[in-house]
Amino acid sequence: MAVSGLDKVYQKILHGIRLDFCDGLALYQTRDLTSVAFLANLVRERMNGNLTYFVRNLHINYTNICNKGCKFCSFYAPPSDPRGYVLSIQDIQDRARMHDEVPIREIHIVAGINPKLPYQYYLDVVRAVKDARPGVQVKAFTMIELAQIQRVADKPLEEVLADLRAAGLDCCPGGGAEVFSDRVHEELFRAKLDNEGWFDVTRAVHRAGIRSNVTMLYGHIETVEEKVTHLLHIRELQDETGGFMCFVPLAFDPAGTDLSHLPITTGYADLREIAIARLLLDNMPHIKAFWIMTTPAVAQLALWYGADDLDGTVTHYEITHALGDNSHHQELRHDQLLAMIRETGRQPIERDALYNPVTHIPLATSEIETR
Ligand code: V47
Repeated sequence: MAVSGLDKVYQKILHGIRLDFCDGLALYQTRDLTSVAFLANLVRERMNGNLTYFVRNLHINYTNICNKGCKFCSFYAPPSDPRGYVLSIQDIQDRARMHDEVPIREIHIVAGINPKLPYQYYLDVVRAVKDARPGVQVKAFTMIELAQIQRVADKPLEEVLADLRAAGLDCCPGGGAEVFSDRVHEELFRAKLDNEGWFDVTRAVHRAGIRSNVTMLYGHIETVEEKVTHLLHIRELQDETGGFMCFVPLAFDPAGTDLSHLPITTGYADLREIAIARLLLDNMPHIKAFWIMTTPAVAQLALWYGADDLDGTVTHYEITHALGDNSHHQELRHDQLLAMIRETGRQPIERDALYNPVTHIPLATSEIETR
């Protein structure tokens, strides 16, 4: 590792020693992504062997109305905008019943912060999905939404979480974390829950026995130092609660946002985020390559750069398409996902929303021979 300047990091990884802030910077500063990937893959295989997780899932975004005005977001409509929508409980059930021939395990539910929605609506959304599709797991509400739900409930978060649990909430998605930097918060998402608030809601969620994911939105105005800090905050919180299942780096898509002058991220940058996350987050069970954001081709490569999860079949992902753009339908069939994973020499393993294995798909003979 002499060429890359990663000798110290290499020694630490070999001996299972935790990396620090300076190591994180060194990993971002080297151009030698192959060496970073080599290290990340050592850790990936130590933690998850040759397995690659995936889930059959679909997304429901119950409203695009949002009063937060985040500069990186193309999904939201401000409260009086005619393009705003709120799905009725009937709409939610119809969406949940889509693809009823597919054994979907997870329904991922997130949306804008719509101040008009009453407490009962959120409980009804969860219950409606469970009624429409018994057996499915509901992964719903970011920490930002939970803060809003608590505001309209006007009661302690612990009670709100118990109500949501009783309605059928199984776990929470990782959105809304963005980058834990006061500077970025101030510049891009000033109206949203601040970083300390995000940590506090997460602590309450994990204390309630609800597991969650956590994301990082990269490729906009953030610095390398801010990304390392973000990852170390997550690691610290995970030491404290142990409630995170998966880290999901999200590549910023500038189309239709206030930052549309910025370029899209490169494959190099996407793979680097995956690999560095795998190395710094030594207590995170899973690292997800979200193929919708990275493209399936880069997500395949990511399986050798630290990622062990490809998310899912996903249908209809609205978050990163500009309002009025109807190209929301993005989907990989189960057989396509399997083929994608197998092509890389990894072993697919279908999971539910909580990472319990659903079925074991036997290895092809050629895969057993090669790995
Ligand atoms: O919170 C918003 C991000 C998130 C843009 O938990 C954008 O398994 C890119 O969190 N370009 C929502 N990203 C999606 C999310 C997620 C996705 C997949 C899996 C999981 C999981 C979570 O999307 C938002 C925000 O951070 N986002 N705008 C954009 N223009």
